[in-house]
Amino acid sequence: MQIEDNILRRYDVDSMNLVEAAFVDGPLADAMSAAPSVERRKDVTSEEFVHTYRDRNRPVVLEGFVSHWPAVRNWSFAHLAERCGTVKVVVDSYTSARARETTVAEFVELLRTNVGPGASPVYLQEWLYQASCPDLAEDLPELDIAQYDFRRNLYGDDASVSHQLWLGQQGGITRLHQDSYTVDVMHAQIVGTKRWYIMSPDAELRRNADGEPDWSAFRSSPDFELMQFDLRPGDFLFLPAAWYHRIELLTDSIGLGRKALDVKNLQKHMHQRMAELLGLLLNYDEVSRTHPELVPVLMARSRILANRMNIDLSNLRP
Ligand SMILES: O=C(O)CCC(=O)C(=O)O
Repeated sequence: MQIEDNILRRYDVDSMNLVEAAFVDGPLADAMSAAPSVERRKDVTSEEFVHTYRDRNRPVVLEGFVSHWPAVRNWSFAHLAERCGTVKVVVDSYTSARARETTVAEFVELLRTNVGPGASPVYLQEWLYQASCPDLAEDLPELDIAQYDFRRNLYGDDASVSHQLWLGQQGGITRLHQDSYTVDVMHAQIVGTKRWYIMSPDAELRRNADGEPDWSAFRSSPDFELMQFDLRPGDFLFLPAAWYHRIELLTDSIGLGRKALDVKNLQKHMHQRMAELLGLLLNYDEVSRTHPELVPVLMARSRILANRMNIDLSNLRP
């Protein structure tokens, strides 16, 4: 089996822990405080957004771009508890040891009670609210600048509107990752403030001849390009496909994440889908042994995909 040797692209627990520790108090900590800020713009037209940012793969924060949204004006944690309190959600789903099912109301109560020494911040990541509390969508209107998402042509309309809410407590972290399948990331901040660190898609962290991560080669490469910015209520982020991102919650926070596949990335997107399916199919035993935490995630994604594409799984032909 071919092994990915860029540690940033290895999503096993050890590699993720190593990179996160470097951010917290290791070889990346000082680079974080020195990281330049991403461009922030107001009043960008749709045309300018396309040719200055999308076409050139340039990240940008559109300041106040969604400040008129009802969600930005009216939402609070208590408001969500009132509207969707009984809905079941999985909290801390990114940390399999801490993942647990609860309800939105219980989660909101946890934000109040989960404090003090030893308390780890709770994070409700990627809540697919449209399936369980669809009325919320009316407060998060669709955006013209996001309509280029080609996934609807591949997988049907639902794929393009399966946005996610991210609700978390001050101190919560989403570790450095690239989104799968070469999709652009768009993120609208609804409540509170999040600090984002982003890094170029070409950044590579490899091991040196002694088998140790080569932090100095990593940091001195022109591809390192670490940048940062804060997203505040009403701000909207465009992060082109494959940019790495790591997020820290500076306050309790609610954000809306959405994705868009630019047709220029179609070939890479399909290649990644195929690679994932074949990687799992052809190495199933080895993957279950070496990376047991990845198997349920990949299986769940494949099921969703088959479902969206109306694939009859019983219809395998010789
Ligand atoms: O807000 C976060 O914690 C993570 C968001 C994210 O990774 C995304 O929207 O792709």
